Amino acid sequence: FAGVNLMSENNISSKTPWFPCHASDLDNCNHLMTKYEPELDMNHPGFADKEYRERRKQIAEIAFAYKYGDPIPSISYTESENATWQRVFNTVLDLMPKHACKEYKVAFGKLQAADIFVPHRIPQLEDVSSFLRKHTGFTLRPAAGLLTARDFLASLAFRVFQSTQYVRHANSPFHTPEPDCIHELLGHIPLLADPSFAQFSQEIGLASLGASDSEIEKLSTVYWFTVEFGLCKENQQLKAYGAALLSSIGELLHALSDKPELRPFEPASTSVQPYQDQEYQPIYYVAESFEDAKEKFRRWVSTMSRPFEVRFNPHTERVEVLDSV
Ligand code: NLE
Ligand code: FE2
Repeated sequence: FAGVNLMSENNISSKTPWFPCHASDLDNCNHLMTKYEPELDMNHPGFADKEYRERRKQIAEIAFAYKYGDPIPSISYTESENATWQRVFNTVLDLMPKHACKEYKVAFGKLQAADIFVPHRIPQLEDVSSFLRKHTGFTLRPAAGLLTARDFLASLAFRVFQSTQYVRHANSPFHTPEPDCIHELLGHIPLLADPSFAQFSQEIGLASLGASDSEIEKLSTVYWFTVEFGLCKENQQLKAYGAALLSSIGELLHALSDKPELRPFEPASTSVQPYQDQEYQPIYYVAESFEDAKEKFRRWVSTMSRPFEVRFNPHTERVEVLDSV
């Protein structure tokens, strides 16, 4: 960064959308997208289930009250919630050896060894957060539901992953369109414990800070087709690394069948590919490797219009803004 000046916060152009500069600013990054709330979506399996909706509200309160630095409150999950976890957990145990990428399998083994991933109970976010901190410096914050792309991506810049804490409806264990803690835990957590993947996730987050709405849209599309639904190659074989594939046996088997279209991951075209988020994907993108995906992503991000660069200082948990012109 030779010859680059540190800009003061009020030097950032007034056209730049607000963004968090310190991990504690993430207390303001909890805006929800409400489209899948069980109350509002008639197709949600919880729509007609009053008890389920009450439970969701109770758990959401934790996220709304949460402030930077708080330990994440534990939840005593019910027998039925733990049973749903166990059903999904067992399918992952079955399918992972053949279909998950090696980084996922390695981290999964460590989570089992640490007694965090066990079949009969849902792990607590606080335990998972300490585990991640030791491996990659990532930590978790509780989120009340699906966040706006801007808020969600911003947190990644600080190596913070916003995680839901409620459990999918017992009637749809193998696929749900919205995130829930089973998706976060079985889908995202193992890869966030992998150093190379953690770096990739943080870079998507850093690129999003102060980005325009249309750039946020592109970045979240890249996120969608990589972190959520990505496939990769291992010794000529197709493996899953996307969290939404690893937490959903239904979609994993669909992705690896001959039904969907597979395309090579190329940020410029992947970032503008429209996607739908209710059903299985008709298109998946295949990365050569995490390192290759990161390289391509970096080259593409450098073509974005933001007039400054950012870097994360892990000692202060602050994002420093650098004048790059
Ligand atoms: N479809 C995923 C699952 O059932 O686990 C969740 C996707 C969240 C974006
Ligand atoms: Fe996700």
